[in-house]
Amino acid sequence: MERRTLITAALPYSNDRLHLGHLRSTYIPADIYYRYLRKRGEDAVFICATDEHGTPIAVRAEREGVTPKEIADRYHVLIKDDLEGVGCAFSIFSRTTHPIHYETTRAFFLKLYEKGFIYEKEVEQLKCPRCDRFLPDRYVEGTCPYCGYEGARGDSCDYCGRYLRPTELRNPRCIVCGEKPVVAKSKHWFFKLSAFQEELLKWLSGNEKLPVNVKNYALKWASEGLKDWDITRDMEWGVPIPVEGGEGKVIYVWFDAPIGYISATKVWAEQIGDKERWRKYWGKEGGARIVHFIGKDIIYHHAIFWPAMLMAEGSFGLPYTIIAGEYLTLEGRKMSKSRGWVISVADYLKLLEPDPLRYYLVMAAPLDRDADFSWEEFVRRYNDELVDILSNFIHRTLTLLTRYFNGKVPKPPHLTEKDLEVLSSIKAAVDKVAENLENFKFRDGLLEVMKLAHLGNKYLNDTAPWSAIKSSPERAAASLYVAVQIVRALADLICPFMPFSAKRLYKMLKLKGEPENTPWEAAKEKLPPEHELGEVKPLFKKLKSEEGEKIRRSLLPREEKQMAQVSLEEFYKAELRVGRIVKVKELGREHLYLVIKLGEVERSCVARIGGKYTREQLLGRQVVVVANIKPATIRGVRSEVMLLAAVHDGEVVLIVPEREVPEGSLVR
Ligand code: B3M
Ligand code: ZN
Repeated sequence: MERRTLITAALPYSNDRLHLGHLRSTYIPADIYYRYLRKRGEDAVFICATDEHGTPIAVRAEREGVTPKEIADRYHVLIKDDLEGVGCAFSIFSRTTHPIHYETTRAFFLKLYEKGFIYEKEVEQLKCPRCDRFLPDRYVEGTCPYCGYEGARGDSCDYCGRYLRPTELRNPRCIVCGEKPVVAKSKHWFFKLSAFQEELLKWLSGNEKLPVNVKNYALKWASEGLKDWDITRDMEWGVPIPVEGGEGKVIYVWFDAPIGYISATKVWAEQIGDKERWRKYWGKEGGARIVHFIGKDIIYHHAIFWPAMLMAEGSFGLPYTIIAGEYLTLEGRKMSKSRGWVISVADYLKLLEPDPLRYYLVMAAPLDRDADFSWEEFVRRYNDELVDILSNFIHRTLTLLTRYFNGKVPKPPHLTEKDLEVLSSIKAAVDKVAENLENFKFRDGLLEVMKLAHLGNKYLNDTAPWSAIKSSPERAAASLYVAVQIVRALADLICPFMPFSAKRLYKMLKLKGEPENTPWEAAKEKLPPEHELGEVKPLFKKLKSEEGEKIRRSLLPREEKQMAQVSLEEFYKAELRVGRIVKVKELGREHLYLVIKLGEVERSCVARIGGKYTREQLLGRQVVVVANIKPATIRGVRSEVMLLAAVHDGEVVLIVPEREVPEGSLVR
């Protein structure tokens, strides 16, 4: 039977643009695999969508005063641009707010419910008494019970990486109003994950195709025992619960998101006008291979939750394999969006072509190992590998052909054993690349491609057609005949990895059609004598060091400041109080002398806000000061407290209480 494959790439949350880490772990490998299968002429579909539910999007919308759908709309387009910009050739890039997705999720839920795999239970949830609503996941923040980090969120701690439940947080607070939540009862729906432990263990250990990093991780969890899973949330944004009593609640985003793989396939089928076609991939009887590409942080969801959901549902095929890319660090350090230590796809694409990035991200390390993006290494690989090995070989061969043979493939009168050996290495290389891609060994596959280019260079140097052309034109013809066959093979071999360059090379070689639709085995075909070449241009040009430096400076985020941490006790040593300005006097151009009343006492303050605020603007204002700062003498005047202000780009903006409070009140 013909092989049929459905490839999925993790659905990005629709509230942020993508960075190089996403490309490396998930999207580039998935795209390479898809492009490879397509060149094999196989039946393959490549599915992706934006994941548009969940508290991060809802919280963000609340903060911006817009609807979650507006946020999702905005980012759907941007994320699509990012991914298409680097060449991801999805069959469909759908959305989890598509009506078909709602319908599919609803049906999935109901089927599990009817089969008794979903049950209701009263659970304790945090509720904000002031906002009068429940606080799921990221609607609460507090102190992590494991590591003590104070900015932990209701679903996880960014500091120690643990998953949390909102009720586990110490000192929880409502992120909307800051109020301390109370515990209240709420009805939720649970998926009987525990019922699938045995079946999961069997499936995980028996699946030969699962890579070790995925298998071991999932097996560890599954053998430690699985708890039933709360698959609903008290909020408005999401897929409504399709059973009675579910009003005001929705299905948890991690339940609906993977169903997005199925619903997006349906949307695709509808778009190509073959509505039922999605069943060929998802139906058990279709025997399609379902290959999920994900980042390593969501192995649990794809190797435990999702297969268990599919087992419970019963009519869909289970994943054939799950390829989980490890992390990408930036200049040796963990990327962090909140600290600004990332390179976004959009920023990269403003300055450079996508192919060198695709090349780098594959070459940096095997997918199941962490990799690093370092600017120096990027430039080195670009110049030493893409330019010196690949591009130069191609350029030399084609320009020599133009010069000596009118831009046509010569007819070699005689091929030596060495020539024939090189020609057969082309065939071997094509098979080796394929074998590696079959096994998801993207880096090894690309190494084989580069080895062939390297061989081409060496062959050209050894046979030196530029000198042979005088002494033995026949030898020069043979040499360039062989060399151009390598170039021809490369045009197809680089296609899954560097699709844009493959296209350009196709043009230079005047090959018919597009590389992505030309069969893989075409790489083994020879350009016949007399075949005419197109216009020759270098595939890659060296990055000059000044140019490289310029790009480096604009791409690398500014050095993040190593933020020292203070404990709560240390922080509380600073006594922040509200005071009222009762006297203002100028003290030179930059400073003002203020007297600030803190309850019963008055304190002097020399503040560097001259020219920023007038006497009138300040007199009578309530402000915030550090009351116990060590007194200092500034411009010859004693200053006893320090005024707090926000400082940005030369602006100074006083921090004031949101409404009047008794003077001397503590600020905490
Ligand atoms: N939206 C993104 C992530 O956690 C998440 C993936 C869903 S895949 C079904 O990386
Ligand atoms: Zn609140």
